[in-house]
Amino acid sequence: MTNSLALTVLGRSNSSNVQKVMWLLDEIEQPCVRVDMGGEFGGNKAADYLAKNPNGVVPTLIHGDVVVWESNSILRYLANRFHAAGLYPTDPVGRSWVDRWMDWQLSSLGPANRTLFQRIVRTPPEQRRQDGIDEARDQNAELFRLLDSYLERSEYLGGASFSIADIAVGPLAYRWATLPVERPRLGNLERWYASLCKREAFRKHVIEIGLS
Ligand SMILES: N[C@@H](CCC(=O)N[C@@H](CS)C(=O)NCC(=O)O)C(=O)O
Repeated sequence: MTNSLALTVLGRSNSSNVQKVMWLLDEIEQPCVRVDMGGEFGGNKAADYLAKNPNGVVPTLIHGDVVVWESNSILRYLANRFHAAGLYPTDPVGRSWVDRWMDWQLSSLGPANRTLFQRIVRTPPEQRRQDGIDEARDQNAELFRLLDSYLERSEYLGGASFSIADIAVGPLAYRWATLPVERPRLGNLERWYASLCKREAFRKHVIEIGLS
């Protein structure tokens, strides 16, 4: 039985892409072993890691003899494999909303959010440049404003119920809510974010890890 095989996640707990996977595994109550990899732990450029994930980035999921990389693809694999249709709708329209916000996270929000994060958290205070931080903050504000206006008419990213799209965007929303920058008031975004904060798995794998 494929579903009874052990699940292993390779990746450090402070990576937003690893956090998504750990959060979903918790939501679907699938135990897993997480092995620190990447960042200060290294190992992600070693030959045995590259044989599993040629990109040399984290996370990588191992499920029996199945290996999956790309965090959003891992979310889709897990939702499909463990029949979590509530988290990944099977009807084409519902699924397309979930897919498009996941793609948006990967292509639009992810790069802008990473730039802001790196210019603050991963840059020593004496090397930080305010103009670079302000530029990245403005890009994030514009993207979160777009999300806010969508959330005016939708409870969650995929529609009326929580889905893997919320999981893909959630760790970046945490960074946006927490980084020391000025943010516009976005009421719909705040309402959605507050609903994530009520979820134990989000608190455990994202909030309690903090920014590092
Ligand atoms: N698109 C990839 C991006 C993965 C990625 O960039 N991971 C970062 C951490 S968030 C990484 O591995 N950085 C190198 C490191 O941690 O050493 C995914 O979603 O899985």
